[in-house]
Amino acid sequence: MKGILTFLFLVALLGSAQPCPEGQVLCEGTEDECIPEEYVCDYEYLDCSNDWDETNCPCRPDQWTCANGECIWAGQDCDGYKHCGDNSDETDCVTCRVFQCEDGKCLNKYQLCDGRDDCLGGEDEEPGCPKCDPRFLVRII
Ligand SMILES: [Ca+2]
Ligand SMILES: [Ca+2]
Repeated sequence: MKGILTFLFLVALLGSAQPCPEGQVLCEGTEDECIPEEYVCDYEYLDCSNDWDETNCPCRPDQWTCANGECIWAGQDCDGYKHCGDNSDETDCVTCRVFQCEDGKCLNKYQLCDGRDDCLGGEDEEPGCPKCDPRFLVRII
């Protein structure tokens, strides 16, 4: 009995055997393209002809993941510039990199003292802003 079970197990194993040698994976969507496992999501090379190995990879450790799954570089979140297509890098910021309005919105350095109220309360244009360029003081006063 045990011999039969072992035999059946081996048949099942062989029947479901991957077309790739051990340590390699099949490029999904291809017939027989095999690549080493470590080539999947190596963020360097497209090894599968259909790019499967670099598709749907999580963001790299030095990247920031947008709510919609896009990857942006670390440091681009909460900097006052929209990088994610869904703007998730600029929403719900606890701390802004350059300037934070009282309502929590992040501004970039070009929005400070540029003559336009980017904060709802206009605190980015208040006199005495240390980043103010003397050229703009006339307009502020
Ligand atoms: Ca940003
Ligand atoms: Ca401004």
